Amino acid sequence: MLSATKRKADLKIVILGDSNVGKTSLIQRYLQGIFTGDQISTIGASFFLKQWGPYNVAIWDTAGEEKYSGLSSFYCRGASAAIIAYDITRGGSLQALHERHLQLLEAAEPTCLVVVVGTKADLVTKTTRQVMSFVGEKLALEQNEKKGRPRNGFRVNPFFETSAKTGHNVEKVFDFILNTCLPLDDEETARKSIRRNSTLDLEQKSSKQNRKETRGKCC
Ligand SMILES: Nc1nc2c(ncn2[C@@H]2O[C@H](COP(=O)(O)OP(=O)(O)OP(=O)(O)O)[C@@H](O)[C@H]2O)c(=O)[nH]1
Ligand SMILES: [Mg+2]
Repeated sequence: MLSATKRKADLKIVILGDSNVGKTSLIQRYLQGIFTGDQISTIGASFFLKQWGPYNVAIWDTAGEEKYSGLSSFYCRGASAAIIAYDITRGGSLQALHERHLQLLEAAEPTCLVVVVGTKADLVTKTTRQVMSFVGEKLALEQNEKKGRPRNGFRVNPFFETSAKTGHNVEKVFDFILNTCLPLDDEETARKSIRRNSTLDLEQKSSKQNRKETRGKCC
């Protein structure tokens, strides 16, 4: 697959996390702007290539099942950015990160950017939330400090709660990584924004609609 690009990728991003947290769905939402809801469990790993300005970005989607942990360590090699994903509505998926996935980051680049992502935000209510936001945020800052990235070095914290179903925050995750690791100059940014495939954030759209509706009722 890489041979098709004829040159090494300029940036390697790897995504890690327990099975079923929604890693593949997150990537599919970002790259294709869709959520099918019938994703099958990844076997081994999948590879995707994205163009970012003049750069080639490789995204490695790993399989979350425990039997693939050894393989995932292999796919982490040389990664300059890692997305560490857990399901906000399943505390066990955060535990799995501590037990199996965080140690895999040792195989990534010594200064690897670590972005923590809580998934399935569309399913979160007061009763279904099992992982509080501050826990994810703390984890993100700690992991980056381990990689020599101080907490005051970020414009925004490397932590996002996302929904592949609605698109909420999905683009922000990847934009954050790409803008941090491969900042574009003004001309490249302008060119990119013309070509950009817009991903619809249904959550934002519906909250805008709600606001309009509420405003309508008030006035
Ligand atoms: N409601 C909701 N469901 C989601 C979301 N993301 C993923 N899912 C569902 O969760 C299940 C698992 O999603 P995957 O993307 O296959 O999870 P994965 O982390 O890639 O799993 P492995 O490949 O086994 O490691 C699927 O049924 C998805 O439809 C989300 O944001 N919201
Ligand atoms: Mg998968």
